[in-house]
Amino acid sequence: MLTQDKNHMKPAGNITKEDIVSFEKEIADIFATGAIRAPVHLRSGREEALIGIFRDHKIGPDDYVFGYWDSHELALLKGVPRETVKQAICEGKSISLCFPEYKVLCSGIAGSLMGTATGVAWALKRQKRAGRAFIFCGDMSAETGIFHEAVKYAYNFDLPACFIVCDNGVSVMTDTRATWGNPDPWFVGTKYEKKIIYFKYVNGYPHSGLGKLIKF
Ligand SMILES: Cc1ncc(C[n+]2csc(CCOP(=O)(O)OP(=O)(O)O)c2C)c(N)n1
Repeated sequence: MLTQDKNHMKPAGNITKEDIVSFEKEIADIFATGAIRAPVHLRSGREEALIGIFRDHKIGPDDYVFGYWDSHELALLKGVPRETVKQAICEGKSISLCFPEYKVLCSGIAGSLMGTATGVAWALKRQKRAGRAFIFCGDMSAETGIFHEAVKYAYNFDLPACFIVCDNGVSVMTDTRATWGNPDPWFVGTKYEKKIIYFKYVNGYPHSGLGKLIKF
C-alpha cells in the first residue's frame, strides 16, 4: 500500500526529483525571508540516489526511517505530506523532523539514533513483526564509533537494519577523508558492507542555511 500525499494527491512512491528540488527551493525561499527562526539544512544532488533506494528496497509503511539534521527528502519519500513537512520546518523543526505516525524519526545530534534504530530492528525481529530500520547518515557520522558498533551488532545478529551513508565529502566544511587519512570509508572491503548502502554526492547547498546571514 502506498501512502497518499493528501496535498499533492501523489503516492509516496511517486515522489520525483523535481518534487524534492522544488520543495527544498520553497524552503530556501522561506528561510531567506527570516520567517524560520531555527537552523535549516537543505540538500540537493542526491535526489535520484534516495529515490532509487526507497524504490529498490520498497521502503513502505511498516519500515522505520531514521535520519539526522538533513531529512526533508526522507520525510517526503516516506510519505509524509508535503505541507506537513513544510509546516514542521516552518515551526523550527527542520533539524529534528519527527513524524512517528509515518515512522520517521530524526535527531540533530550526530551519532544519536544509531543504537535506537538497531534496537528497533532487534525488536522487529524478536517480535516477528514486518518492517525494517533504515538509518540515513553522512560520511563523517559513518566514521563514528557508535556507527561501527551499531553496524557490527546488526550484522552479527542479522537484524533487519540497513545503514545508508550519503557521502558529500565533508563534515560541515572539514574534509572527511583527510581527517581519517584514508581515501575510503572504513567499511569498504569489510563484511559489514552487507548492511550498508553507500553513495557519493555533491551538495548544492551549504551544510546549513544559505551561506549568508539571515536576520530573524
Ligand atoms: C554530537 C554533535 N556534535 C556536533 C554536531 C555538529 N554537526 C552537525 S552536522 C555535523 C557534520 C556531520 O558530518 P556528516 O555526518 O558527514 O553529515 P553531512 O555532511 O551529510 O551533513 C556536525 C559536526 C552535532 N550535530 N552533534
